[in-house]
Amino acid sequence: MPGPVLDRRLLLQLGGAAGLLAACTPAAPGPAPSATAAPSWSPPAQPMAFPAGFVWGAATSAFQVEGSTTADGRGPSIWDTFAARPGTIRDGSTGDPAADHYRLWESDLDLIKDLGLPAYRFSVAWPRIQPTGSGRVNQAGVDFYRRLVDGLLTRGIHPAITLYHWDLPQPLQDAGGWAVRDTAERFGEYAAIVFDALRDVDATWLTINEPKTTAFVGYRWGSHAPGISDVDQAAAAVHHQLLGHGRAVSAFRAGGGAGGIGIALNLIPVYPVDRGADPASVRVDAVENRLFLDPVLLGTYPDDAIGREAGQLPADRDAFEALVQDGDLDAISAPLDHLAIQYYGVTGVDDAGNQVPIYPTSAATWQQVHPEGLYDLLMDLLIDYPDAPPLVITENGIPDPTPEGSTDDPERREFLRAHLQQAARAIGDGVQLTGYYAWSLLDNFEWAEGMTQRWGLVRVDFDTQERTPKASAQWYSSVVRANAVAPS
Ligand code: IFM
Repeated sequence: MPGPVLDRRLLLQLGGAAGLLAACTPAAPGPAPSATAAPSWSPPAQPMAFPAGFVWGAATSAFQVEGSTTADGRGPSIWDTFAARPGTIRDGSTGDPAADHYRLWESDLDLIKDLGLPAYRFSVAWPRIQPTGSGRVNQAGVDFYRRLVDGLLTRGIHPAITLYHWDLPQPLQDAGGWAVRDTAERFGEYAAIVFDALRDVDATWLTINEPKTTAFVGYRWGSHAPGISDVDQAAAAVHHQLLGHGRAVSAFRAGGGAGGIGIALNLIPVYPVDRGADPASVRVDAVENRLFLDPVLLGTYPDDAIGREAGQLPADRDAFEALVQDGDLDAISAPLDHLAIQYYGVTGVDDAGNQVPIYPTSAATWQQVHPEGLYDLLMDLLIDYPDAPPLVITENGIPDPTPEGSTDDPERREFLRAHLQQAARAIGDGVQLTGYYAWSLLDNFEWAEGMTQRWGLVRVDFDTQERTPKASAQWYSSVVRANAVAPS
C-alpha cells in the first residue's frame, strides 16, 4: 500500500510550509541545495523489482538517426533547412548521414534483440510519408516503416511509434508552421494515413514529442528549427501542437487501430531557491508543466502561465485565448491510454522567475541532474492528476561527458541506476508506471549540438557507422533481464 503522500505543488504554492516541504523534498523551498547535499532517501540494500509486464526499451527519432534525407521521395523538413543554415549547428553537421539507420535498420534491430530489449521507440518522418506535408502519400516512405515494424515484430520487439519528433515538412513551415492552425489539421490527416497503414500493429503510439521544446526552443529562442524568436508564435505553437495531438487521437479512435495512444511531454520539477512564498516558481511550473498537462488531462489552460509577471511566458494573453476555438479543449483532452513522460532533470527558480542551476549539470548544460526529481515528478502527477492514464517514461538519459565519448561510460550507468531506483520507489508509493525507454539507443544527431553530444547506449563511429555497445548497454541489459535494479 502506498504511504501517505504530500502535494509538493500545493505546498510550493502555500510557500509558508517550508518545514513540511523540506521533509518531502530536499530542494524546495529553502536555500539552493549544494551539489553535495545528502539525498533524503537511500535505496534499499536489495534489488528493487519492477512489476511483471513492465516494458523496457530504448528510443530514437527519425531525423536524429535515419540519414538518407533525400532517399525514396522524402521531402525536405524544417530541420534540413535549419541545419543547412551556417552557424545553427555546433559542428556544422546535418541530418545526413546521422547514424545511417535508414540503411542499417536491419542490423540495428538485431542489435536491439541482442541487447535483450523488449521494446523500441522510433519516430515516423512526416516528410517521408507526405513529402509536402499534405496531399499525396509517398508509398516508399510508408513501406519503409512497414518493413521496420515487421522487422521488430519478427524479432519479438514491441514498437513504440512517435508520429512527430520535430521534422515538420518544410512546405508547412512556409505556410506558417505550428504558429498557424492549419498545421494541426494537416497533422491529423497525416496521423490518419499512418494509422491506416499500420492499423494492425499493437503499438504504443505517441502523437507529438515534447511540444514544449518545439514551442519554446524552436519558436521563442530560435535555437532549434524553425529558428524563430517570437514569443507569440511560441504560444500559438503550444496550442496548435496540442490541437494536432487531439486531432491525431481522434483519427486513432476513428480508425480502430490496435494498441494505445498518448502524448510525450517533457516535464521538469521546479524548485524555488529562495525561502518562503515564491509565486515566480509557481508560474514557472505553470509554463514548464501545467501549460501542457492541464489541457491534455483536465481540458483547461492554467490561468497563470501566460502574462507579464515574473516567471510567466510573456506572450499576448488575449491573442492566445483568441486562438482557442470552441471544441478545441475537448479535442485536446480526449481520453488517452497512456501519458508519456520524458525526464532529464530539474530546475531552480529565483524570485525574479529566472531559472538557475541548483544541481550539477551534465555535458548538456541545460540538464541539472537530480534523480529524486523523477520521484517528485511522478508523485506530483499522482496527486495533481488522479485521473491521468498510466504513465510510461519514454526518454531519460545523459550524454557522454566528452564529445569523443567512450564505450566505458560509468556516468551513464550510475545515472540510469539512480533514476530507475526512483522510478521503482514511485511505483512502490502508488504510481502506475508501465514502462521505461532509455534515451537513446544510438549516438546520433543531437539537434543544435550536432554530433558533439553522444547520448547512446551504443557507440556509433560516425566515420564507419560501426556500432559498439557501451558498458551501460550491457548493464541495462542485465537490469532488463532481472526486471530489477540492483543497489550497485
Ligand atoms: O535528443 C533529444 C530528443 O530528441 C528529445 N528529448 C531530449 C533529447 C536529449 O536532448
